[in-house]
Amino acid sequence: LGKSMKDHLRFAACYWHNMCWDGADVFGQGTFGRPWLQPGEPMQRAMEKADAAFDFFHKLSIPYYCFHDVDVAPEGHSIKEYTENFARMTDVLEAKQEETGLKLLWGTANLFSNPRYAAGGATNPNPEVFSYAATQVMQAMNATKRLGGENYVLWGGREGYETILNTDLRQEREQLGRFMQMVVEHKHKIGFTGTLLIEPKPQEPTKHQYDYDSATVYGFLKQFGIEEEFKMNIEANHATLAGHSFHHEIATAISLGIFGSIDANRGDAQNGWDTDQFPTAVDELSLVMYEILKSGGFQTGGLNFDCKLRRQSSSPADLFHGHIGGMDHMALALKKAAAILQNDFLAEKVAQRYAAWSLPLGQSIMSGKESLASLAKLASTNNFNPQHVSGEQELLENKVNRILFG
Ligand code: GLO
Ligand code: NI
Ligand code: NI
Ligand code: NI
Repeated sequence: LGKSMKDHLRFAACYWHNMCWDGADVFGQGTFGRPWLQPGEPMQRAMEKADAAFDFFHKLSIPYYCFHDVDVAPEGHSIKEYTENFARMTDVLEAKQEETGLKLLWGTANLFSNPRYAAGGATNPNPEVFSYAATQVMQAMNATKRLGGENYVLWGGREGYETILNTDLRQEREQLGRFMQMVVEHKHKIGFTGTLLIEPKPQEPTKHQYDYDSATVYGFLKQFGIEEEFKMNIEANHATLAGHSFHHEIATAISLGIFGSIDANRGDAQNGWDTDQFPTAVDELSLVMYEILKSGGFQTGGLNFDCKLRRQSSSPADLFHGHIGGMDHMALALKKAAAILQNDFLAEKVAQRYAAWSLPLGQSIMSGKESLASLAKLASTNNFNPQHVSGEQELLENKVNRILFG
């Protein structure tokens, strides 16, 4: 593909799980006890956190990182405080990027943690919340541009609903559609040249999330005429929550021309929620990398480890083990994918399977002039009695597994 293997591995570590999460879950308190997460003067803690973050990213030798606005800067108690804190911390991040050579894969805004977003950001019934959300996204886009971010991400957060009894679906969809159009308008206004990415997720935190999966999001973008403006950031554990595999979601996005980037974690079949485990499922990841390689590799996107430690694993050393394992497994998957591609028997089989569509009969049928009636006539005049096309699934699975597991 005219790139070295390493160029495909555009790894990123995230600010939120590594620096902001203390191990708390719905059943128990935090277990990590990081110094910058203890009570204290907020800006002081944010500075300590930034020192620790860049020290960690740099020691990992990871090329990229990602953040939310409120991961890096204290929210404050007003828009004024929020804006000042974020501006100050953007300066700090800029200096740290220069110092370490670290680059920003993407920035984003958190429109889900603060209680004001309990009923969503862009889909909130309260226009004040909608405007607050707009403020945060504008600031986060501006900061991302300033820091040379290669993408800007929008995860639906709490854009969804709990019960239909109090929800106007049409109103909420219109709000979300208009919000996304304004994101596009702002991108062009400030001349941000990175890619806008939507990250689909079903099931949580609200019961019915609007950005359910790639196909749903594509339909939504089409409705608002912005399907050319966004690509997808696909996460393994979100795919499995939607009842899909990671590679299905990626292949779907690629086939729609909207694939952008991945949040690389692990989605076990029995997971009822997003556990953000480090990616270690080599067979699944190999198919993921196979699809990505086949489509030409990442453009502006990359592999962000949206992953957290288990809450029993509190030692900073575990953070290294998690990320190193994630990088090793993704690299292994890339090698396996390249091996599948090398003698691309899969592409060959797929081409064979659909070959009849390039023969004169197939071409005449797909000319655009066909109708159900013309095809019925064709079939009965020629007395068609077709045989089924062989799928050879077992053969292909065996061949792929021999490459994966030797
Ligand atoms: C939650 C999402 C979340 C996003 C992040 C960036 O399940 O995976 O972590 O990736 O907010 O938009
Ligand atoms: Ni997630
Ligand atoms: Ni994610
Ligand atoms: Ni996550």
